Amino acid sequence: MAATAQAQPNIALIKYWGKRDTRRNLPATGSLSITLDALWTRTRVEFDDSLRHDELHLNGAPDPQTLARASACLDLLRRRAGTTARARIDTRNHFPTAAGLASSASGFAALVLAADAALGLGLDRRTLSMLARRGSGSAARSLFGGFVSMAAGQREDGEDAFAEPLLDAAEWPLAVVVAVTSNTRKSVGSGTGMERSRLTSPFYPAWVSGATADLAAAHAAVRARDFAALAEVSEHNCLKMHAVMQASQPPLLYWSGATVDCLQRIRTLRERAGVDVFFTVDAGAQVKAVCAPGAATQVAAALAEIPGVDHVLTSGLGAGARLIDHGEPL
Ligand code: 2P0
Repeated sequence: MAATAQAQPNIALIKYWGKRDTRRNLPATGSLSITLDALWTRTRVEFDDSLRHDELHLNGAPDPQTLARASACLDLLRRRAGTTARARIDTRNHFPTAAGLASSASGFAALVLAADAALGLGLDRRTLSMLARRGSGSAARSLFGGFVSMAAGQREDGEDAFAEPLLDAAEWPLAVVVAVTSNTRKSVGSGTGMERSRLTSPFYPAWVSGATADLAAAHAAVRARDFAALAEVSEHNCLKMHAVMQASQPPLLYWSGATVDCLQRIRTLRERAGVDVFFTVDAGAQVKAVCAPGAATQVAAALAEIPGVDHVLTSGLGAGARLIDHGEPL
């Protein structure tokens, strides 16, 4: 009744911002992401009939907020297994502090995979992706490695809203340089921010209706390994999402001054120096520069020298969530 899984965070190139159903956590738009390899979450789940409540430790300390979301997600797996046994969850994020990478993506991907194994359910990846989505929309994508496509789906029951792999990491081994800006402020969480944008941003309808074309362009660019085409559609999609956020009321302005300086620097590197690099920014001030592996050192050095950038970290693309041996440390 116990199992341990590892999953890595992912970065969306075509973004998920907005829900078509909050109860089942269904996205309003599809998304396309890359899974990283240098950062990971490990989660051990043990079901125990003698427990009265689920218990969760995050990095060694109890975390009631995460526990509530994890319990709700585990309920879906317990229902499938026909058990009411409570679980002991021990989860650890191997991320540098303030990296600005959502731990909910790797966290829920690792949680559902470990729980599935602990309960002996043997669910397929598509089902696991849908279960992870209920915990956190972006987690549906971390079940898979490399380039991943997440469908918005149309069904009310959400049975068509799951992620699928597009290309393995080794088939187009890009690198990601994350510029961590020092003046990162506490910002509005993604779930709250998405609902605010849906309800108040005048640009939200255009954002949703434009997603299909962006996804098609990104899919084509990935299939053709066309870096320039992927750069163009990814930056456009990212800036559109931030326009939607910034036009929300109250506004969602996630950028710092250093964020903007990083974006300009990345554009200059590409347009003037011919470096294969483009940017993306999520619900925070951190900038993620996606580049050819051979350009990562140059990109990292360029971003590290920008005032307000605290440090940079570099990652390749990695595999999807997987089970690991009990013997391995968390
Ligand atoms: C993404 N983000 O596609 C976008 C871009 C943030 C900006 O997915 O409410 O934490 O748990 O489903 O997964 C963050 O959203 O949101 C996210 P919930 P989640 O990566």
